[in-house]
Amino acid sequence: MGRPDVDYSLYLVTDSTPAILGDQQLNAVVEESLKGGVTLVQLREKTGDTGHLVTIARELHKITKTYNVPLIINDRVDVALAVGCEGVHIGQDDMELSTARKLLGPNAIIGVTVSTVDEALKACEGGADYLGIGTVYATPTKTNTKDIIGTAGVRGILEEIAEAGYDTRTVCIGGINESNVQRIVFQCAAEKKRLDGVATVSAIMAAHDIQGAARNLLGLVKSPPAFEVDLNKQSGNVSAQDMVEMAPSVIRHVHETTPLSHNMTNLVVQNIAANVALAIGASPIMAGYGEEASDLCKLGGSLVINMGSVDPAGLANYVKALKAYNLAGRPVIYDPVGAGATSLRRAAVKTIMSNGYLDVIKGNEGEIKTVFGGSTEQQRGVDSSSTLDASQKAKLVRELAAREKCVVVMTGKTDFVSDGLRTFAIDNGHEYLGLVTGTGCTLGTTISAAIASRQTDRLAAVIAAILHFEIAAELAATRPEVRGPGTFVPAFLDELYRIRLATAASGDLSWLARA
Ligand code: 3NM
Ligand code: MG
Repeated sequence: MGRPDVDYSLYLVTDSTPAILGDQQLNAVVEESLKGGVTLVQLREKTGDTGHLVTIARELHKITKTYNVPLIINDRVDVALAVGCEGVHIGQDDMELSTARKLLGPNAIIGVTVSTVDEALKACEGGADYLGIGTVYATPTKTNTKDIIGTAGVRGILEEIAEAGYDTRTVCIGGINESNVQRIVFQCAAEKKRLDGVATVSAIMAAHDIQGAARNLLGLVKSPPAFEVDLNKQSGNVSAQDMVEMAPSVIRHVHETTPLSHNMTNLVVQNIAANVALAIGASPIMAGYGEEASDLCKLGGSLVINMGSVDPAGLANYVKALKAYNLAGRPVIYDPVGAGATSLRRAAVKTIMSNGYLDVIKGNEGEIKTVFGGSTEQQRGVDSSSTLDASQKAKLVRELAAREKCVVVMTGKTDFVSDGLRTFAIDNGHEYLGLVTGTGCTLGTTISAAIASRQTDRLAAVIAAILHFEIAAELAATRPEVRGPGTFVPAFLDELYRIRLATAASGDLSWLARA
């Protein structure tokens, strides 16, 4: 049933309510959007008499025809028939798909709103041309949505319909805008099926420059986000030994390029995080104000969002910075400190996760459980208590990484690292790391430097950072002058520095034998 001639890339759904349309003219707005490159238009009017609706649709159809773009009518098969436009879009509570098809014939484009796998399979089976999958994110444009399914929900649907062999086209809808569209398309992609486009109301209709907004969105939908390029550098199925062997080149690269590590981090660790960054050869900046990110993201570095001292103002700053780094294609490391400790923090996790793409999520067991969701376990302070065995931990990091298409690190006595495809356990480190505040946070800083260049396999870079960090701790702890956590800290900085110089300058890799 798929019609290859329909371009679903950028689907404008109209809304004539004052909150969206304001004092503009619907026809003028749609025409501007068409000039900007909108590829499909849906007239969505929830009120008004049939006669009036037919008049509006007829006027709009004249315009869309000029641009060779199909016009779809929401719900109203009768209006589509009266106007003779290209199709209809039906919701789960509207007319049955089979009836709509009978009325409109085989050549009409019929789309169906779906938010579950069952709805999607049924619509595909029934011969829908496309699915409007959503609601991706909560949106003020439509508050009576049934289900907020996130990118993971969309991907689950794409996986199942591909598995069942349907080639039905797909768009997603809900809360999509210029700053999130690329990573939404990226995160929604299943192994065998990608979205054909995105549908939006407010990102175009409520924009100041409608034509510009449409052009920009279309460009973003049609090009992969900068971070996706990174995945192509993945080294495929590699052994733990291969991963260890890649570590020196990562450490050397940090030494040679001095990447910026932009830390939005908590009050407790700013000093030690900056010192760790310097020791490993990165250039630290502790800058918590979101407005600065639009400049800092252009300097080739990466961002650490550490929500150790989160408050509402801080959260707004994180979101601003996250968007800037995503737009610039620069890596972001997220440290959800104390994620499960308070309801404010649990809400902050949701806000951050839905506002941008995170390259690496790093936390202890409790934090990773909270980020994964479904955990009601109350975390005591920011410290972790463990309830999972090794295989459960490995499974959790793998599933979270696969869901978010990122690298997940769960720290602990043994660390677990995964990119969703490959999962490794790392047994290095020393108990003193647990007796000094903020060492977990500074591991985030170390990782940020390692992945800043996007030179290597992202997982290999993260593992290199962990090995550098944890083996430095082991070496420091065995020094004769170190008698506890106090004397450990300066020795740890020294060993971070010595490993870097040994690896980058003299090529002495004896430290790596501990990996
Ligand atoms: N349908 P915006 S969400 C019309 O989930 C519509 O089916 C949705 O508006 C669904 O792009 C939605 O402004 C509104 O977020 C989308
Ligand atoms: Mg409807």
